[in-house]
Amino acid sequence: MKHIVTGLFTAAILATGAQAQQNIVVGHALSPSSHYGVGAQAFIDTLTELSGGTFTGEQAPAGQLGGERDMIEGLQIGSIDVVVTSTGPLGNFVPEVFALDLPFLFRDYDHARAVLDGEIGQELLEKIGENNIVGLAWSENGFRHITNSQRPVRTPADLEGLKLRTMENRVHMTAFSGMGASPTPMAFPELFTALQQGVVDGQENPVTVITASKFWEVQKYVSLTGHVYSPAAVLASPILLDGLTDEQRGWFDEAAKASAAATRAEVNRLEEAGVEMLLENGMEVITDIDKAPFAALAEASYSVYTDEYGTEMVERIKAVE
Ligand code: EAX
Repeated sequence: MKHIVTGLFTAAILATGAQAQQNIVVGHALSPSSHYGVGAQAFIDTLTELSGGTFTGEQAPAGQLGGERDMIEGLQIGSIDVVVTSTGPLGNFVPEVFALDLPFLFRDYDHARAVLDGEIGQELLEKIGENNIVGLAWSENGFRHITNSQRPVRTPADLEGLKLRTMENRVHMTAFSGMGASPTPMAFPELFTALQQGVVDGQENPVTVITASKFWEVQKYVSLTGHVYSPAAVLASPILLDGLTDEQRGWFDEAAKASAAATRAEVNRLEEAGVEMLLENGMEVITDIDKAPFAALAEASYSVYTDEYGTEMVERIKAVE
């Protein structure tokens, strides 16, 4: 009898989670030293500090837990705690988020950050929350540029026939079809090998990702097209968060904010230093690009979002100062 009582008592303590120490796994697609790695570590450090060590954490970097789509699914079933991810596959789960993936929509970093930190960003985090995923904060990947192994890309005509890996994102695929490339959607962990083996000729990612992934080993040309802003999100599993007290939940919110701030600071640093790194590592960097013809051809992709949701959100985003 005494045994049973003790057993129940122990179970009750574990179930409240209040005292038990819990190790949080933060998954992401890039290296531990990347802008995501820096952000994941800031999440872990902030959470550990605020909780007085009740929560600890570790990174699962470099797609160890799968591609970004797999990791988002992991959040839904509770096999992963926290994920830092681009919005690449997120629209497949929360189609309203496709609004953020539209090409040539955000003018610059200040514009994008103002939108994500304001009312629109908050609304979209809430939409994420309606889909069995918790959106903790908007973080950042950066403005995306095209790299390839074949030729300098200066105009849409130069994209003709290029097999270009895109994220698993209908807006991006439609945009690249419009611009003349042959878009090939693929999860990020498969990309380096696909470039190496010539399965695809090129890809597009921000300077942050090109440097973190050393794409210069398999790509010669980078064109600073800045064709789309790539947000990132700090997401959590509702299965984890539903079990937390309000105080604990507050620590997760603070940790996510610290994560986003650390990642953005790293994006800023790499926007300053990154192009030099590309040049030093032997890439040819094409900067004299007229964006207007790319933008005109990419516009067809807006209908992926607007056919379903109309143009109001696009107008609201454009209107943010
Ligand atoms: O989130 O898939 C991609 O190209 C992403 O930009 C990358 O995984 C970082």
